[in-house]
Amino acid sequence: MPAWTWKVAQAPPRLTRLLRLQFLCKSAAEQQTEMPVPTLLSPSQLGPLNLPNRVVMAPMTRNRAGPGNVPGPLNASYYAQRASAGLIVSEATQVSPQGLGYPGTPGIHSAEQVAGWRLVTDAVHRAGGRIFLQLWHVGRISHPALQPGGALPVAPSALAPAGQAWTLDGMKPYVTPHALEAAEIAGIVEDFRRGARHARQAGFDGVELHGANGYLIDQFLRDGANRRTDRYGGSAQNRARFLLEVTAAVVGEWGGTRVGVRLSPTNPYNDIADSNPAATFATAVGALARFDLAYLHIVEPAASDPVAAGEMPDLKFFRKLWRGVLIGNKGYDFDRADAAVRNGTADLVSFATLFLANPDLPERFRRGGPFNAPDRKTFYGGAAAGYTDYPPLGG
Ligand code: 8OZ
Repeated sequence: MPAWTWKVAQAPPRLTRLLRLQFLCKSAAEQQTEMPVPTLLSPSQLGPLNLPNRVVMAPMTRNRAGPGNVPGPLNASYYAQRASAGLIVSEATQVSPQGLGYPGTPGIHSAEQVAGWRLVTDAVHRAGGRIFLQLWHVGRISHPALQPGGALPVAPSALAPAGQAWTLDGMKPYVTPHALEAAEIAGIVEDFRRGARHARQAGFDGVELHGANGYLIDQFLRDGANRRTDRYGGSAQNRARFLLEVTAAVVGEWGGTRVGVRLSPTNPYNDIADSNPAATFATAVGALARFDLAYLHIVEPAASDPVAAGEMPDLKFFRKLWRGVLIGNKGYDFDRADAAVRNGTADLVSFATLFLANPDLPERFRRGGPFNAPDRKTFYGGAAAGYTDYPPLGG
């Protein structure tokens, strides 16, 4: 029996009438303010932006920038084809030549790159879309063959990751990186600030910080890659310092409501690990709260991810910690994503390979398919094949 029915049933007659009246009034007021249940395809507000749906195009490295790591018309077509996303997050984009770790990834440190990205943002906006630039520094996931002057890649600590770098001369084992001095860390924060400023000049709607997947920010966060004994290492608070300094710099350029942060608490990709990811990431996310950010974007734990100690930091874990917009990611299909939005676990969901292969993904979700299959052979590098030639519905 609902609580009001019980109260009415127990109350004396005059009070009963009063309670009924109160109930009717409350019910009318509730009806007026009642929000419809959000779904994956319902509109949403993201800071100052109105999103027509909650389907996000996840950042995806495609290695198709031109000479000088400059984006061009082919990249503009690719992103414009996907403009029906609620939000596009661009591929990871290095903030400096030192931040490069692969051939053909775009940068945001030169005037030519800003002009190239302007082609992309104009094309996406003409097609009615919204696009954030993902700001990136690879840290130790690089090689002297990719670094200015053949220098060593940089990292919080001089620890070589297992695995091989992809260079223009083929695969080469990762080297032991140079452990950054405090003054050099300040320089990289400035590189992120410049990248954020350039992103504004290039016409983006906002920026996302790439704090995931074993790259520089993640190398500072997780204790498997950070053995520093200064204020950037040791405690979870100290390991979050670099992320927070970069966030403060980027928010200084954009304001918090146009800045998102992407984290991957348990992803072991790029030989990264943490002894207690729940503690590490609760500390980082707790400290991010002060910036009033556009969103937190989580690469969710996979069943196979090793978690040495502590709670599993899944999306529900972050939902309890984070009051703002939360984007879920990792192998979602429509049904799982729609359920996550309906039950409130996620506000938005990002899709990688489904979006790569289906430029009109929201419409296909609306119709229940069909879906083009992604072709792994053309994920990285090349030209239009496997990039701009996935057919739209009716195409
Ligand atoms: C695939 C290949 C190269 C880089 C990431 C930026 O995982 C990447 C990436 C993915 O975040």
